[in-house]
Amino acid sequence: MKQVLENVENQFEMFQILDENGEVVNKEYEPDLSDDNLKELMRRMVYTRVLDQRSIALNRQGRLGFYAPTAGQEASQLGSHYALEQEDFLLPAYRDVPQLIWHGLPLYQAFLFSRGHFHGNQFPEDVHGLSPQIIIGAQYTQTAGVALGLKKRGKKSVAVTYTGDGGTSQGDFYEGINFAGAYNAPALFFVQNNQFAISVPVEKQTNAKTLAQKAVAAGIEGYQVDGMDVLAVYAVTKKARESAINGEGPVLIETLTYRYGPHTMAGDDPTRYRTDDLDNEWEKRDPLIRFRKYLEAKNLWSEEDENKVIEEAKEEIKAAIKKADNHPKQKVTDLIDIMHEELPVNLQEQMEEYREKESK
Ligand SMILES: Cc1ncc(C[n+]2csc(CCOP(=O)(O)OP(=O)(O)O)c2C)c(N)n1
Ligand SMILES: [Mg+2]
Repeated sequence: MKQVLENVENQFEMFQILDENGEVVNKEYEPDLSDDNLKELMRRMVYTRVLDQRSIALNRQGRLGFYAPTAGQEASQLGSHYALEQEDFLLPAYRDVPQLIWHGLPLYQAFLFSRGHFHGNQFPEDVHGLSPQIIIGAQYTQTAGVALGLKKRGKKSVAVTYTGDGGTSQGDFYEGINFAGAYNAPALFFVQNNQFAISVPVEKQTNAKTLAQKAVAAGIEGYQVDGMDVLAVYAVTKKARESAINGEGPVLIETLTYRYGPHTMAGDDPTRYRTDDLDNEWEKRDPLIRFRKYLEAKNLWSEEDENKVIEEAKEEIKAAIKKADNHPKQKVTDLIDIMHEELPVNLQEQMEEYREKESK
């Protein structure tokens, strides 16, 4: 039996297209993206890095509420999202706000979500997705259900979800992938393995050598990808999306990545559970540096291009936070109102009471 396990584990080798120096190491899988597409991918990563830095600063100034830093995970988040279509349905976790934004969620609404304002959860009609999930793993079972719904309606689209390495230790993770497998539902399950669940390293969470191999027990396909290599993440997602839509079942994709910042802005101190050596090792694999080198070699990216994106991002973020500031404050009557189509008697009384208070 030991041999069987070793045979399985050895199949899950990390897939890479660009190495740390931006050199193509897997030419045969290099995606067929136009120069404009390649530049757009870089623009999104640079923009998202700026958004992360600004969000951290805004949180420290007390202008944002809940925030889970994203720097380091751009290739995993945006490379996977870039392979999706507008009609695909996103079920993100709390760190996956960038995918929602590139799926069409206006930035000021993402800021309202951070502040706990209900309007941050009321997505525009054409943004197919749910609010970021806080309960670890819960989005995996929901994704199986959404994917089954898409299949039954004959849609040519997929349900896409993200969790972390810690999420794979939850029961919902197994239930989700198993159910989707049993119904051959078009779901893409991402595990962004950033090596830690808050302070707990992945080695303490599981005896499995890879998280991708957890697909085997559910009878679905699984891949382990270099999550710092945007081309590899894009290529695998694109292929997985096609196969899910063609009725070949759901796919589990583990991206090996790292978060440079703290778990959230609520006060954990990464120096208590990570070493400088480990941080440095991962920063050398940075997704932006690697992709920039690749683009520079093709004469597609310059310092000027990068500065332009940085300035644009700063301006848009400034305008969005202003818009969030000017948004009508959340009232108790709003909360009661959006929860019920018809108000029960006790809430009608409370409604009147609060209307009265709020009118003063
Ligand atoms: C069911 C549940 N248990 C515990 C928590 C508390 N909690 C919040 S984040 C987190 C760690 C999650 O780590 P991981 O899945 O690796 O995601 P990452 O934050 O690294 O992206 C935990 C345990 C929670 N939100 N939900
Ligand atoms: Mg993690």
